[in-house]
Amino acid sequence: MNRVDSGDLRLWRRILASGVVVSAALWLSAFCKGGVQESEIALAPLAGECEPDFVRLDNGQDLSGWYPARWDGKELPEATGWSVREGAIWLEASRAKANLFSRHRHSRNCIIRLQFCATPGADSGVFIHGKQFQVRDYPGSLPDTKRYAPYARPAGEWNELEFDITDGVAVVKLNGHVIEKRWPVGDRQELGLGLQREIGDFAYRLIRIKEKQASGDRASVAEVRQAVAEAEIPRATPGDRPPNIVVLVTDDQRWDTLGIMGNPIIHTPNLDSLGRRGVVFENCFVVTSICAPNRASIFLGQYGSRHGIWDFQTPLSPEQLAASYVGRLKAAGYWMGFIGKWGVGNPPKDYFDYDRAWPGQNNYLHWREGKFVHLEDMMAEQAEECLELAPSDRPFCLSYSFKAPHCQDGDPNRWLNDPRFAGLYERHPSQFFYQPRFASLYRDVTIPPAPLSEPEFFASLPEFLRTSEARVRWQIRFATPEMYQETVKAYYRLITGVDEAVGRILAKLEKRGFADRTVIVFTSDNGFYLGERGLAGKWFPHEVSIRVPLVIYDPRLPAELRGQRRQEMVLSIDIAPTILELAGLPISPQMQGRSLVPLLRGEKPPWRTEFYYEHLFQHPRIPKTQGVRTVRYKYFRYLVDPPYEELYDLEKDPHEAHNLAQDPAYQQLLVEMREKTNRWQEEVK
Ligand SMILES: [Ca+2]
Repeated sequence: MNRVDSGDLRLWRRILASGVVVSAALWLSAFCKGGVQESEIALAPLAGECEPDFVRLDNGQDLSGWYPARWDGKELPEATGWSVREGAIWLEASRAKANLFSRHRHSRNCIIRLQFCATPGADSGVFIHGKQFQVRDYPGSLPDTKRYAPYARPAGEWNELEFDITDGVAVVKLNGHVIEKRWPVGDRQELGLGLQREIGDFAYRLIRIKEKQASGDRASVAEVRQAVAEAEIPRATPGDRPPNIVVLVTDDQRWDTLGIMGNPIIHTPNLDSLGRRGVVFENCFVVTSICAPNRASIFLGQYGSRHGIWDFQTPLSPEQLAASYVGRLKAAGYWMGFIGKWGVGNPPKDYFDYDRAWPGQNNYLHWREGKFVHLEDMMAEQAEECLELAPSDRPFCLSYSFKAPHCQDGDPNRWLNDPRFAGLYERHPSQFFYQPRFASLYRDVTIPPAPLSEPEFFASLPEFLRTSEARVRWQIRFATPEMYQETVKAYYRLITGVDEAVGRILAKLEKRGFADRTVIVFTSDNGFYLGERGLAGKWFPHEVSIRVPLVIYDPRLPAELRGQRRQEMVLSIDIAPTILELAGLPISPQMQGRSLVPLLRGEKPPWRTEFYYEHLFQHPRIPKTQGVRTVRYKYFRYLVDPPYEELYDLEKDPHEAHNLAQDPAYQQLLVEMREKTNRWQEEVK
């Protein structure tokens, strides 16, 4: 939960005073940037006045008429953390040790009205006759009160709350909407009205009360009945509870390396089964094909041009972390786990309830208690431990980021010559250190040659590509037919290792009784050249590099929506909005992706027919690229001097063998695609 110190509280007041509607993300942004000058800006004038027939319980000047107490009403000596400023009662929860009770006593037939304002993620409550009604930042709220969120204003704005109590049973209205039809107040009338100290900073003002006649009063009963009749109450049913969410992200896994994506060789039974029971997105693309920037895009639902992370060192800023899917779920009360490659600079400290996140690339080969252990097996054990610890009384989100099937960068012999790991592999695994138990997998098959891997095709490429990092890496992976066979098989074995870990996660979910309310998202951070075009690696916008698997398994979907294979072009920036919608949270307007939930539900909404791709990562031998892919065509340019363009008709030429950029018949299309790219380049910022 968000904690705000007193300096921040003053800033908060100034933000409120400005009358500007601010989102939680902007708030945190303001807090984290710091350095804001203090000034004497007062709060905005109180909205509304005390109605003539109501008694106001707060005087807007001090705490007269109120006393600090425990929840059971036992009076305490000091009202630390509670104060009156700018006409409102303020709670600084981090300092307060007590709740605050009004000395005014009211009957069981009355109307209580008050205004409240929450900081992001803050949590307080209103006691009526000893029973608490949870008052919160509802839009960023915990599951149990999330159904109020559509009627609540965002954190930082004032809300009006009303309890219309008849014979001890209240109709509760939030900003004029009935949110509870029959909410029984407590049975300790001597406690009157109280305000709870819980989490985060809170403000209350215009706390007022009107006694009603007893329930024999026909008008009062009619009033209640009318309110009930007019009510549009969000239903709280067991199905309303947000699902658990498991987000599985592999590293460098191209789209066609699952059985369910048509690969006849690779062995991925658990993922295939998940796809058959879930929804397979056949056309999922990354918005940039490299680890860190696209992982930031997955976290944030934003293009690199917006989030600005184009290297491996820059971490998510505190405000970006708060706006990411993990930050949003955490603020909403999810129990959070993270295992594996954090991928965007250093992972945050003391952030996850279960934290096995690591920076950088880690190593596949580990030595633990005198024995070899493979990183992927260690991570699968951690996933089981995490799911064992995950609570059953609140939703959880486990983000699990594989290292596999990413290569072990650098010279593999550096590891294989280590005496502890000598003899692990009977054949040289290239840079792809699979679990040695998979050594016999694929041994007897021959991997067909990669399309466009003929030397003549490579020779036709411009020089800057022939000398690029993609060729340097080709030399150490694919330079001979034998190296090609062993590298692809080792890469496939790592993916089979991924599949085995997924199987262990599924089994654990089943064992804990989570299987029927846990949504699983499986994707990768970018694709991979396996020798196509005489290249290795990723980065460039060819299909093998930008297209990735995406399977979403939602056990709550009815049978007729299982096993869908969606053809829409979906993107890495769609993951975060999808997760937020699954969790019942609003999608932030800063996100540039779209929720895939309507597609999961089998709907056919109007969908994107093109998307923008960019790769602005800095590297001396990796030229930057940008372009647009439509359903049929792809245009992009390498940002070399002068720019080098490629244009393909994907329908006629799925392997992108025939560059049409110089073809006279395609000049009109070329101009259109250039213009699209120019427009997108501006729009995605
Ligand atoms: Ca990657």
